[in-house]
Amino acid sequence: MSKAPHRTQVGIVGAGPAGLFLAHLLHRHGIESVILESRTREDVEGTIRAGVLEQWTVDLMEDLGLGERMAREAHFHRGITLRFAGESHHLDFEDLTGGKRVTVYPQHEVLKDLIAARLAQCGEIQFGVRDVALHDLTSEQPRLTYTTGEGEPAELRCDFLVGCDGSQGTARRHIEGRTEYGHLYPFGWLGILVEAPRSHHELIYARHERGFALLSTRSPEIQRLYIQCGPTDDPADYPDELIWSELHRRLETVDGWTLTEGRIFQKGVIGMRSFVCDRMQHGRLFIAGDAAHIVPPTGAKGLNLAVADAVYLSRGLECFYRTGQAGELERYTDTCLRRIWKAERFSWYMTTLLHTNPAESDFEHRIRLADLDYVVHSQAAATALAENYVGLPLD
Ligand code: RFL
Ligand code: PHB
Repeated sequence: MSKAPHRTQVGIVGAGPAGLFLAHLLHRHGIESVILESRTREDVEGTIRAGVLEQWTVDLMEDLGLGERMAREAHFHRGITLRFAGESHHLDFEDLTGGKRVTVYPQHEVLKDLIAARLAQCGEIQFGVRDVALHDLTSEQPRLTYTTGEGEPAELRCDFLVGCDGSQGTARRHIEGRTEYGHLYPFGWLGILVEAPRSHHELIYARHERGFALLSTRSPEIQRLYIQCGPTDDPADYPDELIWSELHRRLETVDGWTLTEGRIFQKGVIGMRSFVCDRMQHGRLFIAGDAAHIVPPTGAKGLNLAVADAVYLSRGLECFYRTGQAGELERYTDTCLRRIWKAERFSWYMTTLLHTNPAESDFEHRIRLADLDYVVHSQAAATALAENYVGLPLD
């Protein structure tokens, strides 16, 4: 038996950072929403992904009253270390940007805070739904049909639909007249989680002839590390000894710094790509986050970019409901794309700067080395990197 159709102002598909931040921002403006999520709450809250938040994302969490646990448990870093040719170069972002910091607070912890707070506001998130389909996008009453977690067919009538369904989502396919731009990188990252104390108090990004390596953290007891690998490598082909030997070689320095090893309890390979869909709306459907754009993880931008879309869309919807004017909503794609292309540029730049690429010519290789040398010795170049890393201001 079908449930009676249910109504809300904004129907959101996907309970990732884009969908959950959007629901909170709308709630702040008194706009109702319902989120439909295909995974279970445990799965959403247990998937390990990003680690780094831009300064304004941190400020927004605080503004939404969601900053309490983050203030206690996140790691706040002054900057990062770039390491190459066996030497470390510290970039002090706090100095370079007038006080902005790098916040390491894992994505799944952000999601736990957003979900708990949304449910405490009696906001509706339906987990474990299937067969979500979008209808009547160019009418004033678009709809979502789906199967509930209990297996019942259901319908949600809305004023607006938002596809926050991530890189594998299908909402994007409904955007007519879109052009998609993509770039594939000839490498991926092997990421590991390790039970070990911290080896360094900040993130280290290393370029080495054997490939990139990144040292990050999750907690005082759990560390997150990555090494450059082939885009489709199988983690099973990387025994622990090989991973440690690569990490030591890629991260080693002439000043005797050492990496602390520990038990590796998770391994995974991620491919790297850049992608932009140049239209993010059609009729009463909008898309936000990874549904519309993807960046390689080197610049730590993906989650933050998803949140920026949610901010711009919430502003447009707030203006629409308050004044009846759709102008800001109509400019949603253009407003988002200005930020998206800058984040795409920065993520591509960091990736190209720090990875070895067998397809690169000797000339290009030397240009990269000159670029690294420039970044760590020029205040102007270091400032440009810093302001992008900690996050450009929202328009
Ligand atoms: P998400 O997080 O993928 O969420 C989409 C949600 O939609 C659900 N869904 C559906 N629900 C109902 N019906 C359907 N038909 C559905 N189809 C999909 C999915 O189950 C999911 O819950 O997208 P969103 O919200 O746009 O957020 C994007 C971010 O998650 C992503 O950009 C970041 O994780 C990228 N990223 C990083 N970003 C940063 O800002 N800083 C970092 O340090 C950082 N590190 C990373 C990263 C991504 C990584 N991987 C694994 C790709 C490190 C890694 C390794
Ligand atoms: C992470 O901690 O997972 C992480 C940190 C920085 C990045 C990407 C991922 O650039």
